[in-house]
Amino acid sequence: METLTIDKPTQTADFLPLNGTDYVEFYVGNAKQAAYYYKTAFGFQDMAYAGPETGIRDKASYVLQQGKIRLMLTTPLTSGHPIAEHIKKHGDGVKILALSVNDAYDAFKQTTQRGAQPYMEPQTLTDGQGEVRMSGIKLYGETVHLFVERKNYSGSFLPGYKPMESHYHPTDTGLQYIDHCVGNVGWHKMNQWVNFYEDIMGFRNILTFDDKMISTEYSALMSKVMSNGNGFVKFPINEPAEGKKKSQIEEYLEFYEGEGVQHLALATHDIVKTVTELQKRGIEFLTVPTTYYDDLIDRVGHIDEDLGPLKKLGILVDRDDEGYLLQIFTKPVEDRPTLFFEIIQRKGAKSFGAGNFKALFEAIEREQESRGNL
Ligand code: TYF
Ligand code: FE
Repeated sequence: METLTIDKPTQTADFLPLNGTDYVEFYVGNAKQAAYYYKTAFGFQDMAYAGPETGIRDKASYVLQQGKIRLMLTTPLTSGHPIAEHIKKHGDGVKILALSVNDAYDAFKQTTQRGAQPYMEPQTLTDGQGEVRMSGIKLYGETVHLFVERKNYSGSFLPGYKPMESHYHPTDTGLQYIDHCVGNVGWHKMNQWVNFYEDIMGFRNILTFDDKMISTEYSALMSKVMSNGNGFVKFPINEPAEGKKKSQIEEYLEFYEGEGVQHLALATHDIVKTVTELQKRGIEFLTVPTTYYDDLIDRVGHIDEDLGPLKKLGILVDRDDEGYLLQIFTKPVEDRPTLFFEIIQRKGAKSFGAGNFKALFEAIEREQESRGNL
């Protein structure tokens, strides 16, 4: 695997300080059932709700949380709604990656004056429980970055939402925070989006996975990891490449009918426990041949975990200079082969599992073949 680490540039003042991911909003065909799925299968907990019962006539949104992760599931209530158009084109998918900032008005000014396309003019939301300021800019495809500034807000989530009431509370699965969110962009669009993150958001390219070696045998793609100044927010970008077989990125672009979020990596402090629980609840993971484990310890050295459970669950391991990481990937969670999840546990490593690309991409190709797409 050819990987190239880019040296840190000299630090300049961060014009867009980010505190992490505030929430991720999905546009879905049936938010009530999607919320049930993320509660039942992934162990998310009720947080907030907005819809007809709270005076919103045209859509319903369910907000769930687990650890620091907040997911919002939104559905339109009429066919002519813009969200209905989004779902008709893309199927269910990620619409908004909301980022926590200290100044949503300044975040909008800094990014739009550097060339970002506005999505939401800065606005202040209040409901007597404090104030939230928000703004937003356009990202790849129809995806959006919102900037969320929570001053002193003490309500359940955002003004307009009420606490979600339900008698159904499946236990959590140990998911803690969003490690990274990956976007798939179109042919030859990599540079445009690397430049967007560098010039407009003040991010830097911390890792590049070259298409050269991957494309000779495995699903062809190029991947560049973009990180903000403090490393709290990481957005890898994938671009398809020409290979022997149809790129998994190309398959995504066809089925999503455009660019969009490919996977969310959710971190846990105990991957064996989390993945055991997710499997029990029906989540399907990509599998690797058991031969993957034959030379694992030769490749990555000592790890704290027993090999048995890792092998049984199909958890992958990779090492870098700073430590190691454990990861596993779900099958697509929708009928269109678009969005999937990664479960990751970091034990010092800050990298992205390049040593697993061969095994992972072969597993993805077996999935592509099972759909008759090669
Ligand atoms: O986020 C990453 O870079 C890793 C590896 O289509 C990866 O999770 C890269 C591309 C891809 C699937 C996984
Ligand atoms: Fe990933």
